[in-house]
Amino acid sequence: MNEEQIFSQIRAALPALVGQEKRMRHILGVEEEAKALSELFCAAGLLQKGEAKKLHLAALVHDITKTKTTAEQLQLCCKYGIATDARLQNSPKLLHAYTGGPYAAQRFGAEWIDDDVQRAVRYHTTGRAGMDLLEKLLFLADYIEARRTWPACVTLRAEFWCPGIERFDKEALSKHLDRVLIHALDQTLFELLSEKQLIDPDTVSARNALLLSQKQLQEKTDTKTVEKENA
Ligand code: DGI
Ligand code: FE
Ligand code: FE
Repeated sequence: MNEEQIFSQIRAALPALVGQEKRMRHILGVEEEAKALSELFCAAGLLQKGEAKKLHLAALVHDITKTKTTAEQLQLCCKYGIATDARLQNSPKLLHAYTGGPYAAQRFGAEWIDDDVQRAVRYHTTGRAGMDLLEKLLFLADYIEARRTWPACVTLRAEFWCPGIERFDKEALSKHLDRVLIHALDQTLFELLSEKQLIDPDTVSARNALLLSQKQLQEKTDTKTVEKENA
């Protein structure tokens, strides 16, 4: 099977597997957003073609198990050997991020839904410390896709797609992405706190790691500036 065929096969199978028009529209929105992000990051030289294909696959399958009930999710966890503790069982919105990758790999083949694609799906809801670019871009595409109308998503979309972004160099674009991801995680944490929901440690670690890397980069820039001024 070639690349075009696998994409058509997944697109044809998804509506029956997902079973909800609204969720399908969101998935296609994430696919479109992922394409736009791929173009931008490939043009800046930060993303290779092979990674763009993985991002496209991950976008299509990221919510493949989202419409399943908690009981079905827990059954899938058993089937795929995913350990669930009380915290996870009480955070049902997180389960689809665990089951989506293995389910998609079983349905469409692990040669397409490989470890990188599965990892992007696994962390698309919480993020994690040390996310790679594929994971970051799926997380962002899911957050800002055009059909999301929640005010925080609308604001984040405008913040990311700022005027002149296509002229950012590698360093500026990487920094900009991390800054927007920190805001996205801040919003999620605000929401979880205000709803008295359990917070996954990965959500906190993702934000901490991004903040730390941002601070370290800033310190490096400040040191360089001081060195230049003293030279
Ligand atoms: O599946 P989607 O709706 O497209 O988006 P998603 O996979 O990002 O899921 C969003 C939901 O996940 C949102 O209601 C907040 C929730 N969420 C994100 N991080 C955490 C979380 N829920 C809990 N309990 N804990 C988290 O750390
Ligand atoms: Fe999701
Ligand atoms: Fe989603």
